[in-house]
Amino acid sequence: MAGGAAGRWAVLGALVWGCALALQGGMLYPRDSPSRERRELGGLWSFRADFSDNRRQGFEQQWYRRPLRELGPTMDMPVPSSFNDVGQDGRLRSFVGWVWYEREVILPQRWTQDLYTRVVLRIGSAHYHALVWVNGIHVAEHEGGHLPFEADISRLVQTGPLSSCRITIAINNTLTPHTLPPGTIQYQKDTSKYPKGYFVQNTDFDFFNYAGLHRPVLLYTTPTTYIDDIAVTTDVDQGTGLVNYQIFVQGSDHFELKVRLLDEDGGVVAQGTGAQGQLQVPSAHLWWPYLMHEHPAYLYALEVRLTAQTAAGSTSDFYTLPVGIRTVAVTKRQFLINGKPFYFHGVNKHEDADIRGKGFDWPLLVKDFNLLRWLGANAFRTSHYPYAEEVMQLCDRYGIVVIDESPGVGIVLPESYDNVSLHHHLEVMEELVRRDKNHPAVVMWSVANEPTSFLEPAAYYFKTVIAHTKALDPSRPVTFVTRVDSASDLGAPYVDVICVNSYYSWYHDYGHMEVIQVQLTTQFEKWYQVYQKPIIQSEYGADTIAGFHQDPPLMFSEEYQKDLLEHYHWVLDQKRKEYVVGELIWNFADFMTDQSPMRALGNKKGIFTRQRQPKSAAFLLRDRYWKIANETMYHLSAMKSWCLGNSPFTSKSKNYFSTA
Ligand code: GCB
Repeated sequence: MAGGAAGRWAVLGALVWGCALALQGGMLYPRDSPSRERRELGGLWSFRADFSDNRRQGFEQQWYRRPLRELGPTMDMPVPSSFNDVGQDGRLRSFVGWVWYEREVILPQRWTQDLYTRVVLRIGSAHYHALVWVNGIHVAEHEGGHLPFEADISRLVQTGPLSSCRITIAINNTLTPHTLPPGTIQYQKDTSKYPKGYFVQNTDFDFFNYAGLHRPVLLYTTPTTYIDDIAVTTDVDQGTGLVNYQIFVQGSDHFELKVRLLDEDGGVVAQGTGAQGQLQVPSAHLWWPYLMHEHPAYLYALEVRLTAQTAAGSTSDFYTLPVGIRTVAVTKRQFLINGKPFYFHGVNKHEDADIRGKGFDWPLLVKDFNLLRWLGANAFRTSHYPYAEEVMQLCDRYGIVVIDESPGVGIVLPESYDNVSLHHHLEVMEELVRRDKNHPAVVMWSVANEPTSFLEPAAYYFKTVIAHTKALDPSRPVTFVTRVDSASDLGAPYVDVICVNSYYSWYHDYGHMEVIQVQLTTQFEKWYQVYQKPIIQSEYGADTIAGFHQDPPLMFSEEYQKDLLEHYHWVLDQKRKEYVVGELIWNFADFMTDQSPMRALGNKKGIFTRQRQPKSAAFLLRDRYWKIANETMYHLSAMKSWCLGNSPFTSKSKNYFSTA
């Protein structure tokens, strides 16, 4: 690790198979409630990259002990954002090592003077390895760039005379063979060719390793006896929705819990008491995917009220969780949602756009969802890492189905299959399931993308990671995405759905689109013959530079992308009558990668540009997705009237039943 690894992997002890979650503590999304307050710390932070040779000057000089500005120059850094592209110094763009963020915050007296208030610092994502101090005291450490972590800082902010606190976060973006994603540092020691100490970071994935505080950092409060986690699973029995809940409480053993389930009009449809139970909802409104039913994405609200006895008397905590009632199942040929065949017609994405890199951004999020609905997409995969929690919430609300992928991308080297890596991967799956388990939109976990799953250790590795994920969440299927062929893939026996990527007539047989149909047909038939499991074409596509035109089509032109897609679609249309249950284009939008002669300012396989403008293929795909939706939707007649103008989601002037 550039600058040395200050942290060590937390190796799991005995795995708790079949049990809820092996990780200690919940990770409920912070929400305001009568007993809770949240405060986002977005905006400008002080920032410094440690350019010292060993990248450890910050630790040697203890930059966390005093305000960063007192120890040298700082720059303003927006949070959330990646630090790479906001500066004018090229060295920052490709910087590898420790960077330091700092923010001073004034806290309200009611947070600092009430000893029955718990104050928590939550970091939505710090890529990759983070150390956190508050007023110079170390409070948290986290490995992994895509999942939230927290520190209870109540005692720190409630003991001093000051109501201000200084938050310092050091982040290292170095990847090792054991991180997820993995990477390696390569030192170039030939001083006739490279300056002294020269090194580069190599990775086996195809996106830029943006780094920094990518998602909201916030402070929130709870009472000292509080609702720590809620786990909900749902089922349907002859029209009656079943909501199974389990509530975890911290801070006291003496408490009472009351739950109520509210419909979208605020009416109470079921209630219960105690830490676990089942709520029954006769004639339940089910959570349906977008374009599958006239009322997609119906969300109930599970209101939880905790009352506890403390030395100071009785205290209460309130938390409200959105709940979608739906079922998911997989047969040999079908993916079923609420017992009906579901066909994934959607996209792969990246959390990537312009100078903010992977920084979370509301306008971008809303634009992307508007584009998804314009396209008639009903699903996406979080390629190749978990996305922000706010993204998952919007998927629940809009009915966009998600294959929730871990950051297990670029698992290529033999070292990345050893026990250190395996234990870390299990822990990452725990963090992911802990965060996303209650989202109805999430219908499947993907533990990895395109590993070298033909290598001998891959069999045990994927068997273990998949079994662990299923033990954490028995209610969802599990997969990983492969590009290995069916005869050599050692992980495929353990997945529920085969997800396969292929780039016929792109990475080979350049320009020869006439081979696509035969190669793709062979691909599907071989996989089905070996496994008899439903198959998703989880990636296919072609790099396309917006505005490049060639007819007859040549590679990189908009015409080539369209034609290549159409060849794929011809086969998909045959095979979706059999066992192919989905198609996800690579990619929704162009995105940034490392520099290489293969990439012209990034990967250009988007059907939208990085600025979210359509290429010709976007219109082709839009026609196709709406046509498939028309064929596959449930409650067709009701759906027609909905699409003709009764939905808040659709434009009144557009008849979506005509794809013209
Ligand atoms: C893949 C990878 C994806 C790449 C894509 C490409 O198979 O899964 O991360 O970006 O191909 O464009 O090469």
